[in-house]
Formats: sequence, C-alpha cells, structure tokens
Amino acid sequence: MQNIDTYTHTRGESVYLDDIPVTRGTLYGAVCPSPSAHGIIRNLDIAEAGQMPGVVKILTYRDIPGKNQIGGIIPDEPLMAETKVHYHGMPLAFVVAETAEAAYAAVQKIRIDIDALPVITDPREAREKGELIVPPRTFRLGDSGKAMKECAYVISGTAETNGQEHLYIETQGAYALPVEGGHIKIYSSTQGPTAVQRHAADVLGISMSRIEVDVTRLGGGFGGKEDQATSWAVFCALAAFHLKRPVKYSLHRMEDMRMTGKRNPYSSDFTIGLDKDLNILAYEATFHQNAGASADLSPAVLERTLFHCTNSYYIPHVTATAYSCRTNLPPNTAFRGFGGPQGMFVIEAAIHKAAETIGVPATVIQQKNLIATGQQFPYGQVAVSEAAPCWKKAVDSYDANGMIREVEQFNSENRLKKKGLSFMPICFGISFTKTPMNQARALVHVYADGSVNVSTGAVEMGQGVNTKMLQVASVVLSLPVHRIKINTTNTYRIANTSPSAASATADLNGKAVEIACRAILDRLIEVAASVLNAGKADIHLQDERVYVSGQPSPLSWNELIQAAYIKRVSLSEHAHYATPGLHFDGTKEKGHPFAYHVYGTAVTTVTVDCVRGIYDIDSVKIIHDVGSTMNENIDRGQIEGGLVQGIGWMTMEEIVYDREGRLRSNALSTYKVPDIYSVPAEISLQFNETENDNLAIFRSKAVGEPPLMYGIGTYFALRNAIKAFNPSSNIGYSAPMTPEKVLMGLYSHRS
Ligand code: LUZ
Ligand code: MOS
Repeated sequence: MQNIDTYTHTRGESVYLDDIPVTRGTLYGAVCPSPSAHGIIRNLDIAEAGQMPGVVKILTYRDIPGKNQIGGIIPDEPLMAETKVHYHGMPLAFVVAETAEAAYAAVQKIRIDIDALPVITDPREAREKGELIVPPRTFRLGDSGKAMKECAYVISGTAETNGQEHLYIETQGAYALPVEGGHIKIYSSTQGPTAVQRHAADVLGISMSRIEVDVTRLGGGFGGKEDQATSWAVFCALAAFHLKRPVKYSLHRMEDMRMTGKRNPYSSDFTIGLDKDLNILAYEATFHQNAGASADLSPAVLERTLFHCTNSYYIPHVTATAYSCRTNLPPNTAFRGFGGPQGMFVIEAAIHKAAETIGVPATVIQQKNLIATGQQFPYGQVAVSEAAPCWKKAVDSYDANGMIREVEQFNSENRLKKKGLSFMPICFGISFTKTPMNQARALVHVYADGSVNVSTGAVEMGQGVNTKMLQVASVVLSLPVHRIKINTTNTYRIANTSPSAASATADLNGKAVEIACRAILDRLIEVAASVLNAGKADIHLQDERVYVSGQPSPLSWNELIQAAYIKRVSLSEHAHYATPGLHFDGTKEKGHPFAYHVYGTAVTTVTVDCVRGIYDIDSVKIIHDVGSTMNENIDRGQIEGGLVQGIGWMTMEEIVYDREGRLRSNALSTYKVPDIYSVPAEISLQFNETENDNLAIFRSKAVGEPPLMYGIGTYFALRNAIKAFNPSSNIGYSAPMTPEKVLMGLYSHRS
C-alpha cells in the first residue's frame, strides 16, 4: 500500500501550516532575539519600534497574563526574557504587525542594552563550574572497578559528537485564531499538540479546555518540534488573546536555525576492559551532555544515552555516568535517536580503540560481544535479541568477507586512494523512557453511509503514520482504504497526547485504533447475528459484506451499518491503549522500560581520496530487524532516510558556535546536509523478518529512529581508510568526520 499522502504531495496540494488560507484581519508576528548569549538586560526600548508603520503591538513578558514559563520537564525557561538572557537568540519581545515585513522591520528598531556576562559553550567547563541542569545519573551493572582489574586489556579514551540541525523542510510556525468567549484555536507545526495546548494555557492563564490545537501535517520534525514548536504557538496565542485578531508566525530559515536548539553535543570519557579472548568484561563511561541554556528535553535525552551506552553488546560490568551541563547555547533538544546515538558512538569508539591497541579487527570484538536473548542490559531489562542473527545475515547475504578481502586488495594496490569498511550493529529500545508517556487514544466514527473517520494523537510528519493508522482500521474493519479518512490531530478530539516521538507513535496510536475498531466490530457482529439469525462466532466481515460460516450473506457493510443505526447501537468508539509490562525504578535505575528493542547491522565501505581528503561512500548494506513489516514502502523510506540523516551527522553536518555563543553555521551555505551527490552510491536493505510475539502494531516493529544509527558506521569506515593510508595517524574519536578532518588525519602523526 502506498503512502496516502503521495498524491497530494506530488501535486503540491498537501496543506502545511503556511498553506492554511488566512482569515481576514490576520496579523503577523516576529520575535526580537537576544543579541548576546549571556547577560543582564539593562534596558529594552520598544518606543521607536512601536511607531513603525503597520506595527499593532509589541509584547514583552509584562503582557503575559499567566505564567512566563514554557519549560517542559523543569520550569526553567521563560517564554520571554525578563532580567537576564542566557542564549543568543533568546526571545525578548514579540512584534505584531499588519504584515510580516513590517514586523521584521520593527524588530530592527528595538534598542537592547545588555551587560555581558561570561559565556560558557563547553559542557566540561560547565560541569567544572557546577552548572548542571539536573543531578548526574549513574547506571550500574556488576562491579566495573573490580572487573577492570581482571582484564587482560584496558583501554581508555575520549569521544566527541557534535550537534545536528534538524533542518525540517518546513520551518517552525503557528497560526492562532481567537474564538468566541476568549477561547483560542491554534494551528501549529508541532509534534506535540498537547505540549502546545498546556503551555498556551499556562501562559494565557486559562484552562486547557479553552485551547484547541490542530495539526494537519508537518514538513518534517525529527525531534525539533517535539518541544520547541511550543514557543511560536504560544506567542501567536498570546497576541491573538490580547488583540482579538488572528496572528501568524512562520519562521524564516535563518531565524529558525539561530533560535532553536539542536541535537545535544556530547563530550565523553571511556574505559573498556577485555579478557584475553576479547570478551568485553567491563565498561566505564562518563558523558558530558551540552544541554544549552535550559532543560528542555535534555534530562530525558540524557537518560536515553545511558540506556543505549552499551549499544547491542552484552557487558557484565558497567558503570556509566551522565552529566547534563548548562551552557549559553540555545536549549538543545530531541533529535531522532534522542541521546541514543551519542551513547552508541562512545562504545563504538571504545571498541575501535581497543581493537587498534590490541591489533585485531574491530569486527572481531563487535561480533563476539553481541547481546544474546536472556542476557541483561545495564538497566536490568532482559534482551530478546536479534543482534547475532542480523550480523550473521549481513555477513552471509552480502558476502561481507568477500567485501573485506576486496578492500584489503584495493588498499594494497592503491597508494593515494584507500578504502575503509566497518560493521555497525544497532540496538534501540522502543517506548518513551518515561513510562507514563506510553499511552494513546483513538476516536473512530462510522457514519451512516458506511464511511469511517479516525482520529488519533499521532502527528503525520512525513513518516507515514497516517497511512499505518489507515491500514490498522482497514484490516480490523475489513474495509477498503478509500472508505476510511484519517482526521487531523486535534486536542478537542484526542486529549492528553504524548508527542509523536520515540519511534512509538504507530505502535501506541495504532493499538488504540485497533482497540476502537474491534469494539465497533464486536457490536456490529452482534447486530449481524441478530439480523441473520446466526451465531456470533460464525460471522465475519470481508470485502464490505457479512459472511456466515465462511459464506457471503445478503447483508452488505452499508446495510449492516444501517441496521445498527436503526437498532440504536453506537457506531463510535473512543479507545485507550497503555503499553503493558513497562516499569522503571529511577532510584535503582533498573526495570523494564522498553516494549521491545529493534536491532540491525550495517556494513559500510568508503573510498578516501588521500590527496584531497574528500571521500565517497561506496555502499551501505543493511540487515534490519522489522519484525514483520506492515508497510514495506514506508519502512524502506524510513530506513534509508534515517541512514542518510545519520551519515550527515557523522560526516558533513558541522555546527559551529563562536566563543560568544553565536551560531556561525547559520544558513545552508555554511551548514551542509547530505544531498543526492553525497548519499551512498549503493544502499542495500534486507529485512530480518521475524514472527515473534511482540508489542509492535501488527508485529511491525518501530522504524523511526533506529536506522539513524547505521550512519555511525560511516564514521568508522572513514577512520579505517585513514588508518590504511597512515597507520600512525593521531586522529581521535571526534565526529563529524568532515573532509577537512580527514585531510588532517591523513597527514597527522602520533607524537
Ligand atoms: N521523547 C521523549 C523521545 O520524551 N522520551 C523518549 O524516550 C524519547 N525517545 C526518543 C525520541 N523522543
Ligand atoms: Mo523524537 S527525537 O522521537 O521527537
């Protein structure tokens, strides 16, 4: 089944926030951003700006009737600065004007006087100065200190990963309309409609029940709109509330890049211990997360780093500690993988460094230590593992040993070009790590003409979740897809939604749709049994017809719906789903936080031009653990897209802040993401298909985030190519591996 959005996407008819026809009288907003990263506000003079043509009002924190607070996990983030600024781009005021141009022009006329304070951009410096967002957390299994002493090999090092700009094609934005009685309707490009609703209510000082948030679809989110879509929506709501006119704000790309947070950079230390047979006995890691200026989602991201600090390996003795460090950068936030990739990069660096030190291929250590079913993760959950089967399938299906020989042969025959190969196994836990968030609801109506309308809390952001929701309803009700409509995501229809995030959206909302449809189906079967004078157990629905004991009856779907209506049987259902079996004890850091894990293996080969430092990614060959896919097209799209986004993070996407905390890579001329010329020449993808009972919707495992981590393999393939050219290169473990870094690595030497 194809993605139901492809038709309107292709014709340019899909409606994004900026495509919503504006209502007469609509005003346009623009944020006045802080021009410095840290300081005390001495004066904010809006008088001249207020006199500019077209300006209707300039809002500051003084215009907030409720709370000046939008912190998601910790209340540490004002909507607008009051006395202090703590990052460059922090909103100081919101200008509302008759046109967007007038609003931006007025922003330029606001006079800002700030006494500068010292700026911290480095997480280790923040930790030294005691600037922590939350107390550090430690995950422990066994006794790593004792085990380290028994190891034949103990290797230590550091690893760095940089941030990543989400670069959703649709920038952030919102459109708020006043509704009679002081209510507000907000269209928002958000992954979290309920977060927008809750914070708008808090800031306006009214109840959530008066705020309707509606989301048709997003032009990409990648985590950047899980928490950070809120402020723009709340600005518009606040202005609409005061002015009783619709207010829209759709950010320019450079505003979006400058004012929003990104993937959290990490600076980490590791020590890995192996016995003489290359079993990893012990692992210790310390993570310094660059959280930026406020908590945002960073404490949850931090937690997922710890959950994924051993990737797909079993290590009996682990001590991993993570610090969330406050710096003067825009608050960093969720980004596909949510701290998992950052943790996984460090264990891969540790294994590669150990392999180099010991003098064996990293693949030997990786394969030997893959987690098996029955073994424990450091947080106590017992694995149901596909790690070894995926690895073995990668070796067999792609003749990986032949690939390794080819790379060796190529390297022995070429002096100025070198190839590198790596294996990247992945393991990603599916569920929100905050157990209470693993719930969802669906509302299904069957109309009198037999057509069906489905509402859920899932937000369509290009990932194809609406298509999957449609499939669930279609399969359970045995109806063709054209009879079913997936509705917009709306807080008046579905309440208390978790954000569409954590790869869990299709599972959580899909299960709710399944429950709702089954409840309606049960009632319909009862009606059919009474109409046809048959036993309930003998009835089933197929091809819009009622079947009795496997034979078509005269009763069609439409007639059945009519009969149910006449009998006053409910044709609607609101269903609730909560993932069973989840628990986690934060005091012990143990439990069963994930519904299941997704595994896979990628084999990557690259060719490095050892004169210029530029490189090609020859191939990435993947075995991915899909369970049994409910939509192969969508899942392939997610896997290929995730891989390429991961490769971008690991290779070319380089975020640069200067020492004053100003974003230098603030446009697409200075921030490079993979395009068609830089994707792998070949992406091969095969599924590791299993029929195991699991909590995935229709046993089709979550596919949103896990494939991003295949991109880490490209980093290590490049590193291996550099080492093939220059075995004494002193290149460390610091991503991204830009061509500049490759060039330096090719010609650097360990002292
Ligand atoms: N968001 C969140 C996430 O709030 N909790 C999570 O565990 C998570 N995981 C991945 C992506 N977003
Ligand atoms: Mo996400 S990082 O699942 O919003």
